[in-house]
Amino acid sequence: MTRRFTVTTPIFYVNGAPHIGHAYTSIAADVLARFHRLNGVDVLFVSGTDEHGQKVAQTAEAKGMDAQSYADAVSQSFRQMQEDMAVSADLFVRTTSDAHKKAATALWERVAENGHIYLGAYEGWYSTRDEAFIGEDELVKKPDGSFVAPSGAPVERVKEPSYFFRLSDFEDRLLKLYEEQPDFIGPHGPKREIVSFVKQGLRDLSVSRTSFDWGVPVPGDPEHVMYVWFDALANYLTATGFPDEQAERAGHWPADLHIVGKEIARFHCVYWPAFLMAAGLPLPKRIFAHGWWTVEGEKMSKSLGNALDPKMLADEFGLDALRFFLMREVPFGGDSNFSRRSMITRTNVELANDLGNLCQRSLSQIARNLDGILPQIGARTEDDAAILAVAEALPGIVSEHMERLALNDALEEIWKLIRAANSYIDRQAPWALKKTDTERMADVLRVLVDIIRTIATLLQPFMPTTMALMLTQLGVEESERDLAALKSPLPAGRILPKPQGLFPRYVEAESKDA
Ligand code: ME8
Repeated sequence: MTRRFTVTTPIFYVNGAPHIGHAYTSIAADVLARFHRLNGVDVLFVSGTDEHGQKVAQTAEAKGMDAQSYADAVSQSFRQMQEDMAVSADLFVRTTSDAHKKAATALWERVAENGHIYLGAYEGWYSTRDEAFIGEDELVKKPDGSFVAPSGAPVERVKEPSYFFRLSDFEDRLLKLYEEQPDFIGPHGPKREIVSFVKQGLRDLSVSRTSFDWGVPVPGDPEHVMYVWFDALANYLTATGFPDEQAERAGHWPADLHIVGKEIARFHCVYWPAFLMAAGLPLPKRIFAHGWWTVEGEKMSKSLGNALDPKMLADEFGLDALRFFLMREVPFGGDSNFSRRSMITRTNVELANDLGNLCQRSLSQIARNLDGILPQIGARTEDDAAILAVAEALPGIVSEHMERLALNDALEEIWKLIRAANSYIDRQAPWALKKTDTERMADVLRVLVDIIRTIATLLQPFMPTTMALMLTQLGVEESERDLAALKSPLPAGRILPKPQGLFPRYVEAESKDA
């Protein structure tokens, strides 16, 4: 049976415009989805928008809009952002859709039928910015004596009738889950925090609100709307057609991987598995909490006005240069800083010099000296065999890194081959062979085409647009671009199109003028 892979991003709140952080998560999930597709896996890649809750209701009100029209507009801007970033989500779930309301309602009913929900009253603190109930013991005192949430967000006192989920009953089962499935939460930092949070003891969780009505009504008690996180987490079930067991995508649950930012690890690693256990549903296989991007050393915020627009960056540097930078700059999981200096350096050194030049130097000689005709595989020297062996082993090594979600290690391995190929071309100097041994020159150029083909094939998930162009320049047909196709050599004699530079150097405005 074909292997399945279901990967999700968080569904994003529609209370503001998408920025580079949302693009980052979306691109990381996209790279994994595309890589699995290249490997012949049946992929379901899900993203979407989180449209209910107090934060969205208040933002819409402040803009003088009704919540639904506001959510429609902002949800569309998230879809557009993903399109602009070449994010190939198969499905975009909106929590205001009927399908989602049905799934959230069915989840609630199962949890309630199994006796895990009771009616009570919540009295305590709530942070609208975090959409989280904050325990008295979690409050942080500011120098002026006021209290905020651990994230620094303001809190307000809330007192209202509320349904509760018996989270306290799940402490032992959750700890057992983390122990028995060591990969359930990654990486280690967030995992340690989650385990220690659960070990400190869990309180029952308020799962409905009555002070506003922008949400999914609680079944049987429409005075209440579901707590926005109960509603939002259910989106992952909506995606697979829940509760319809015959739905086309039903076999895609449980998800293989939820990718989230570290600030929402608790909702995904504690509440979500507990809700699913309570409903008697299978648990996702893995939750990976990545780190946070700052911009030139500062946290992105509305008040600083420094949230980076991914579209503007893509327009300036090129979409694939941006995607590459985001995946390359930081080990997936860690925090990182977006600096223009670093973006420019990587674009010029790694893309324009290392990869762009390798391709250009090789292909321009085939165009010039071999009439653009792909030469046959020739007799191999030791030097040829050594570098071809590295290229042959690469797909396996990259696949292992991708399975571990070590996206930047995968890139580093590919770059090792790129650098080795640049040394190879310098050593073999085909431009000199042209005068002394044209047969050997053709052999060397063929080795280079085969190496660049491996590189471009493996880089497709990271840089889909430019790698498609590169593969076309190498004479690789569309049906020959997956990992399996690498095992079949390209037939000699194909006419290669005229090579074009794919990665222009970034020239800064000052020097452009000079
Ligand atoms: O939390 N660096 O939505 P949200 C890296 N609706 N990633 C960032 C980032 C940054 N500076 N800023 C945002 C929610 N992100 C809920 C999720 S899921 C059932 C509900 C990314 O709009 C990161 O993935 O606040 C983070 O977790 C997500 O956007 C938060 O998006």
